[in-house]
Amino acid sequence: MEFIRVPQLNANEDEVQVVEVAVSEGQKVKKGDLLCTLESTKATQDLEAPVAGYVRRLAVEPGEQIAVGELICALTKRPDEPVETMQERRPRASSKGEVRTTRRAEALIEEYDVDIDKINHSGIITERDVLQLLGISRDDLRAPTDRPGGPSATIDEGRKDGIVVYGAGGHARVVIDMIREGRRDLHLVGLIDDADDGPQQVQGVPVVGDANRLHELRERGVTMAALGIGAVTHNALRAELFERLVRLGFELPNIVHPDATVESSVRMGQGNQIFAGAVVSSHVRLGDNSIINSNSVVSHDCTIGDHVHVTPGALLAGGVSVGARTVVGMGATVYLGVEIGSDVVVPNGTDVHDDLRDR
Ligand code: JB2
Repeated sequence: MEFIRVPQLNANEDEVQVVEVAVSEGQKVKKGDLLCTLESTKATQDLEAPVAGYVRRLAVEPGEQIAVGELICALTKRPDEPVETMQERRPRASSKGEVRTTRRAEALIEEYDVDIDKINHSGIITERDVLQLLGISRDDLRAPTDRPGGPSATIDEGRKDGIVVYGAGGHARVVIDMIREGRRDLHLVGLIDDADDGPQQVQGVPVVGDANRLHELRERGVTMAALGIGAVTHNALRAELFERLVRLGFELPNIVHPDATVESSVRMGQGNQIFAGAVVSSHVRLGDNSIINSNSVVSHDCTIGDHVHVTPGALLAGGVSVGARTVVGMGATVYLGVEIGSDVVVPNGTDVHDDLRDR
């Protein structure tokens, strides 16, 4: 199942306008089919289906202002697959049973204290249905100051499963997928990127601001963060950003790809990321914030410090120790019991037989 959320079209705009909705509830779509067209003050974007599926929980309608990160719809593989989204509003009870409402219709019902039994609708109550009953047009509506949406709507207050990813480059792409695959219990709130010219969204996850936004996100109930910056040989930057997230009070969960092997006797701190195909063998000890990248092997009884990066295809034999912030290069082989110090960069493809001192 894929949840389609509103991307950020402009860095400084937290809302977009829904210009057109090209699908209806339950409709079957192919990958690449148009779902809807969104517009900010500077850009228009056609949002296409990233995968084939059935449109479910369609939550937008033309003319609606909607906050970045809010749900547009879900795409399910089967037409009757259960869809659970915590963003969903509870259906309202009418005299004819329960009835769903769009976000905007719901706001109007509340604001104008509308009796929903009097609303004519065809399955889901939309804003247009409510306006028709009220006998007014959108232009007649009261000032939208207290309406849902805007920056506050991008975060679900009080949710304990929200996670923000710091970074919006290559490493963040992998972390997003790992969270989607390996931590389905978590809800991706958005990305933080400090670059002025960075992307507005990555794989459907909106960039919600730079590091200045982190404090606010934490205050508003986002409890978890993941570091989405790999930074290749700059583990000091990863260490610094990790410490910043911890100081702000975020919990950094360990994220393990479902296709990694991590033995039950492994012990690790927090914020570690273990990629697809990696093997972390018996009695390994991992500190905090280390990356064990694709197809690397950390054999039994190894000790890996904080902020370490064991890069793709690296092979650590049994009992190896690796100091803080060290990078073990791609395809490097480290022999039994070798001790590698802190801040070392082990070159790609090398054989390491002897201990390496702190750099
Ligand atoms: O100095 C910085 C800085 N430099 C880059 N401070 C802060 N706060 N952020 C910085 N960034 C951010 O890191 C950029 O704004 C961007 O969001 C991200 C860099 O993206 P890039 O794709 O260049 O690198 P990456 O770290 O995501 O991934 C590299 O490292 C991985 C381990 C890539 O080369 C991957 O191929 C590699 N697998």
